[in-house]
Amino acid sequence: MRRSIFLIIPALLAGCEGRHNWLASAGAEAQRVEDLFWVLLVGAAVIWGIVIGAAVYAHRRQVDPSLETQARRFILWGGAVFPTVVVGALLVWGLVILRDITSDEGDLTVRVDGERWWWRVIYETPEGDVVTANEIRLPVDRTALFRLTADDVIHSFWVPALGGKMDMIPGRETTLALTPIETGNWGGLCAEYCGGAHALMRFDAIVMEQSAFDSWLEAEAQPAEIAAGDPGFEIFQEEGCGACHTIRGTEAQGPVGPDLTHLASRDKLGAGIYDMTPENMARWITDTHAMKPDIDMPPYPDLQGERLDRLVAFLMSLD
Ligand code: HEC
Ligand SMILES: [Cu+2]
Repeated sequence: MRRSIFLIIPALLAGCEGRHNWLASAGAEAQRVEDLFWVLLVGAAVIWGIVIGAAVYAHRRQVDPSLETQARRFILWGGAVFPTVVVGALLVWGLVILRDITSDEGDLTVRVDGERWWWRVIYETPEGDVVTANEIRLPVDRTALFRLTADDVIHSFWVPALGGKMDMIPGRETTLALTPIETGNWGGLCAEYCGGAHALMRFDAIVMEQSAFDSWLEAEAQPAEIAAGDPGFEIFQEEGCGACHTIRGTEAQGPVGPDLTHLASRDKLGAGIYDMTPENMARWITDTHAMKPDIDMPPYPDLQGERLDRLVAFLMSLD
């Protein structure tokens, strides 16, 4: 029985592998939290060793009344002054980190709104807001200020490789500063239970060179390019998809679901969970709740054959 407890350890450590590994930080803020973690861990281990050593020593030794004053002094310094100073210093250090990561300054501002169960992402640019969803792209070595809120329930925004978690609270705005220092595709997720599809509420956090980021954002700001009379777009409108989804540049202006203007430019479908392929797209439409249970999008099981193919081809052309 006791040994079986140790079997859990590899299972827990397995969760630390891969791109959600906060111990392999790729951001300045994550690095600071990681430093704090190691200092706490090593410090606690050393202090624990000293305390246990002192207890064993005290247990073995004979009581010697002549050492009374020395013992009192040891307790005063070791038991009161030392912990007060150490805990006080850690508190100050922690507060400084907290102040920096929640500061309201950044080289760019990204608003993220937690929805059930996806992410509304809005880049603030001098030319106006650029709306996208379920994917965040950031330039390397720049501080991105995230302004976070939620639609109806509390979520928590977390990119483990880049920084700590931050709650997203309906009716309130919280801020989080992230400064990625390494390019790559870092995963993000919702870290606060928020209902049925909580575990499937993920996103890609892609860190790019500044120039690549700039061209991406410029492309993202453009409306969709749709050929006049595209049969796929007509099906999209006939099925009522446009009541919930927006495709900028068309009359589809629904505010309920993710913005689809540049859907196919995203790496993943369905808030970071499926590869963006035509097969997954078709299943997303016909078998919606098998792909992602509980979501607020109705399935379209009757949409089959050529109509489905055309709709999927249209969606995959939105890049
Ligand atoms: C009642 C509103 C509603 C309708 C109608 C609707 N959707 Fe959705 N759709 C949503 C919501 C909400 C989500 C986000 C689900 C999630 O991931 O939690 C979504 C997600 C999606 C996604 C994934 C987006 C992404 O960023 O990965 C696609 C693609 C999509 N819908 C296509 C369609 C198509 C095509 C239709 C019409 C056949 C349609 N939707 C009809 C609400 C709707
Ligand atoms: Cu959530």
